[in-house]
Formats: sequence, structure tokens, C-alpha cells
Amino acid sequence: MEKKIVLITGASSGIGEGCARKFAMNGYRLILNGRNVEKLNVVKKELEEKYQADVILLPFDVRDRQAAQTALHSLPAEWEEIDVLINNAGLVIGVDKEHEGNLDEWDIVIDTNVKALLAMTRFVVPGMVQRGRGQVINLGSIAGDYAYPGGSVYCACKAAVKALSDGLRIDLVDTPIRVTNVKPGLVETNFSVVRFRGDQHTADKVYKGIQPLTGDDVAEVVYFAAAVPEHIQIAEVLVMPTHQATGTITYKQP
Ligand code: 8X3
Repeated sequence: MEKKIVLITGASSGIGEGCARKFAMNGYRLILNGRNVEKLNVVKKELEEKYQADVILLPFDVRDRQAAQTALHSLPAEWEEIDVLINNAGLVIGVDKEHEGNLDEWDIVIDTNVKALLAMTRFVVPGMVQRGRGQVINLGSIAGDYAYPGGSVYCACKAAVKALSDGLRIDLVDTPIRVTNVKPGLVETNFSVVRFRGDQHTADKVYKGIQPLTGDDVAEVVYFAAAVPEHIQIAEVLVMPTHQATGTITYKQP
């Protein structure tokens, strides 16, 4: 059987990188998107060497709709039939209160987490419908379930990811296409470093006293959703460290 193709946005680090590794070790062909070509090349090299994976890079900023469309159109014919789209690219900048934050930064946050995810879905899913097979896996967040202090815009974005996932699932109910929303809690990636505008020390404190998830841990869940038989649709998964109960309640060893 022809090897399946997965397209992962934000694949140069964190959960996206974990997904790339997990799908590579399970024989998928990979289309890896990200902005940092150097980092993407490191991931590509590892996957080729360790798993003899077929990998192509599709570097563009997901916020740039035109670039996304051009890149997707540039895919060689044998890479066009994407089986799994993993909308992973996401970020947050700052922990400002809603009435005090920087609107330009929030444009970046909303454009990346919501509008880019929607655009990628809009570009890739019609082909899946035409072929009668495929799956969209969106990376939501526990942040989408309840708002928390300093998280207003990010939480709103992840609530939007849930609504977009649910809406897409409804719109595709008469097709074989599956839609999954994976909602992680605390995951140690460079997410918090970006949140704290490059302050590694403050970012490290988020995970102090608790064993957070890794990008590879979340990738296990993402892959599970893709690997179950076709008649099973893992619609939504909330996954967090054992010592986390909600977006704000964790147990941290002193
Ligand atoms: C990121 C997880 O806990 O920072 O989506 O909201 S959290």
C-alpha cells in the first residue's frame, strides 16, 4: 500500500517536531512546515537517518495566506494527496490583561492560532473530500476550556480552535474525513519562552516542581487519533500531566 502523507505545521520544534518523529517512525511520508528552515533541516535529517523517512520541507509563515497557497501549489504531484493535516503551529506572546495588552501582538496570536489554522484547513480539506479520505488534527489546548489570568486572548483562540474543529466535523459528517481536537495542558516546549518574550528563567519556573508533558508525549495522542480504524473518530482529547487538574490547578513539589 502507498505510504500515507502527513502535513505538519510548526514542525521545527515542540509538539510539531514530536509529531513528525512519531509519524516518521510509523512509515508516513512527511511534509514539514515551519518558519525556521535551519531547524526544519535538522529535524528532516534526523528522520531520514533514523527512520529512512521521506521528508520534504514546506517553509512558510502560516500567517501568510498567499505564501501558504503558493507553497501548497508547488508540491510535486506525488506529494499532493495529503492524508493527515496536523494544524499545530501556534503561539502566545505575553501574559497581559485583556484591557492592557498590545493589540499588534494579539494580531499575531490570533492570526497564527486561528486564521492560519482556518486557511490551511480551507486549502487542504477540499482535496481530502474529493479523494474520500483524510483527517484534520487540530492542536487546541486546555486553555480553550476555561479562561485563566493573563491568558485571555490565547484562551479565546483555543476556544475558537474547538469551535472550528466542531464546525468542521459537522460540515464533514457525510464524508469519511475525521476531525480531531487534541487539547494539551502543560507541555514543556519553547512555548513558554515565547509567552514570556524570551525570558527563559520565568519560562522554566512554569514547569518547576511538576513533570510536564513533552512534545513526544502529545505526539503519542495525536498519532493514536490517526492510527485507530477508519470508522473511529477521536473527536477530542484533553491530555495533561498527572499533577495537573485544570488550566490553573496543579500540584507542584516545593
Ligand atoms: C498551552 C497550555 O497550560 O499554557 O496550550 O494553557 S497552557
